[in-house]
Amino acid sequence: RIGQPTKLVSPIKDQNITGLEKSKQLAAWTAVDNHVKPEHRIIGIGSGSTVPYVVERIVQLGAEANQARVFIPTGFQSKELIVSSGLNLGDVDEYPTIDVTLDGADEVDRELNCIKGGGACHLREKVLAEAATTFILVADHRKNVEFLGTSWTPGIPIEVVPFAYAKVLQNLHHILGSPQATLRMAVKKAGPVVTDNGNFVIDAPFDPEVMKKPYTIMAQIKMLTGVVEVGVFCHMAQAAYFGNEDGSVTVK
Ligand code: ABF
Repeated sequence: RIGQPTKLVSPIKDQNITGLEKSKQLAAWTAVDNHVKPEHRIIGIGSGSTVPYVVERIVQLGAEANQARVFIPTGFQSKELIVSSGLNLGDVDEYPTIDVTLDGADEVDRELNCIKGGGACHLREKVLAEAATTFILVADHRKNVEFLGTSWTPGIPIEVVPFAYAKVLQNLHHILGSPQATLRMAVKKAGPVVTDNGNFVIDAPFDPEVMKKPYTIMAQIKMLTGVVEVGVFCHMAQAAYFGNEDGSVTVK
């Protein structure tokens, strides 16, 4: 559903948390209230720091409603979240059709294209987005942009097989122009970040002008040998929810 953003009133009565966390909770709770239907049986759970609020709200739907459901994770973090919340865990190879997937994002543009992969989970996130009849984004207000590349993201996350990373770095230069792509390193530069699939991640800064055609850029990068998945999701989400500082929620 693409159209003019609308503002909704907060469903949140518990005001114990503040600031950005509250914005994330607002987005997540509103999205669950609007998109997790009683008849939904298979639910995809994404990654990041907003998604725990999705699970928090789902748990509030009650054990009886959730007993009949299976929850599919996008990676290690969401698997832990599902299990520790007492929800039924499933895998996408058993349930390749998902009723609704809810996930975070790094930036979402006015056409609901988005950049994802800040947590290095974007391959599995894209599989769950594609498997879902309805794919919903939840985020705080910082992620709500006109065009991709207008906020603070370090670039396009690109999952690559380790053997090919140097060649992909070189070839990205030709697609994205001058900005220099880098291999994502673990904290304290202990070595490259390794994904749940055993691959590396490259962060590729880009000129926002180039990104005005996100599908073209995504497709060009995906064609490079050794690239497994690109953290640009085009025309996949049906709606995006952003929690605002004033306690409202923007939906687009
Ligand atoms: C995942 O977590 C990623 O695709 C995205 O990079 C990140 C968003 O995290 P947060 O909810 O912490 O902003 O959804």
